[in-house]
Amino acid sequence: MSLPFAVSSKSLIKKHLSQDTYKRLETLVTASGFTLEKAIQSGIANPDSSIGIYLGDAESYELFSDVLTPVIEDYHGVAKPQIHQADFSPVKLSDPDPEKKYILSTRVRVARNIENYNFTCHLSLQERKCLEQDVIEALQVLPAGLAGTYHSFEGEVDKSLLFKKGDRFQEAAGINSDFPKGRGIFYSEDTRFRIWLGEEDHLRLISQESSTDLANVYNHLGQALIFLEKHLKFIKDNRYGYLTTCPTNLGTSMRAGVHIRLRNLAENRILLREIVDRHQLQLRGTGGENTEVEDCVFDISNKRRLGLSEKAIITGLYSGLLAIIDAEKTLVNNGEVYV
Ligand code: CIR
Repeated sequence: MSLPFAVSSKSLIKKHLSQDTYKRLETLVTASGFTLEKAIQSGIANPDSSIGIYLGDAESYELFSDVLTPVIEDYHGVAKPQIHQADFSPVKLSDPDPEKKYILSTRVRVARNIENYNFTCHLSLQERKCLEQDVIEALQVLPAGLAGTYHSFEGEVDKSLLFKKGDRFQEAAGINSDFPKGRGIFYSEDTRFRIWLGEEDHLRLISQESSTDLANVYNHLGQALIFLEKHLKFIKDNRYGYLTTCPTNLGTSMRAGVHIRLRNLAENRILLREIVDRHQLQLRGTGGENTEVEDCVFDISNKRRLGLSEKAIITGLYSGLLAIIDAEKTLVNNGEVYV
């Protein structure tokens, strides 16, 4: 039997799943009933998948490791990740943009999944509702400064508060099942701290501000996690760190980034790309992945999530931003337009 991927598919799952491995793994089932066939549904339905696999539970990472190990090593560029060294301790960094001329907003997010529940592509409505109740209870422990309100998507909810239903990749994986039931969003009173419940992972925890103070935004999230970890047990693996539905988020599961206006570098994309690559960052359009750059506003964030700590990610982003802002200013000093 040939593997069911489109001939045109360039996904990592197609690249690393040989006939032999598929034959060996196709009959295996995790205790919660998840199979390799379910895991690769999205990659089969979407020939343009870059990875093409989502996992249904923590055990899948072990059971299907013969194919997952090469996929993870290939995507993350880490040869045989050893013990994951987490370090979310607070950082002290000066403001990367003290003149407030370039950075428009700063955002740090992590993904978390909760022990004893399957991941979101393998979750019944009843399980989603139990998970939601556990999270609502845990949110009661948040102290002033982090405390806020949970908005269930099933009640009367301001449309601007909703996160969107997942894309076609997530749809094919089963992540959108029963949407919007069992989903919701939490906002701290000052809206600087947010939680998405039931998107691609159980939780996406987000610290976001229209400020340039990277350290503050990062430290705020670290503080929220300390409180939540007292009441929720997050699924963590020695080697892969926080386990996530999509293997691209393994490790720290952290994306830290800014929206930054770069009028001069927008005209010199080769230089911008060179600095971004040197600092192992990722360049996206104004609205995120696969969007256009509007009014010279870029979304710049860390590329690596696995094989380094949270602290290393934030300090790496900081150095990259200093280099980018310096290059933007240098172009001005060299007589090129915008001051
Ligand atoms: C793909 O394989 O292209 C999609 N499954 C998306 C991969 C990126 N992961 C993500 O957004 N969490």
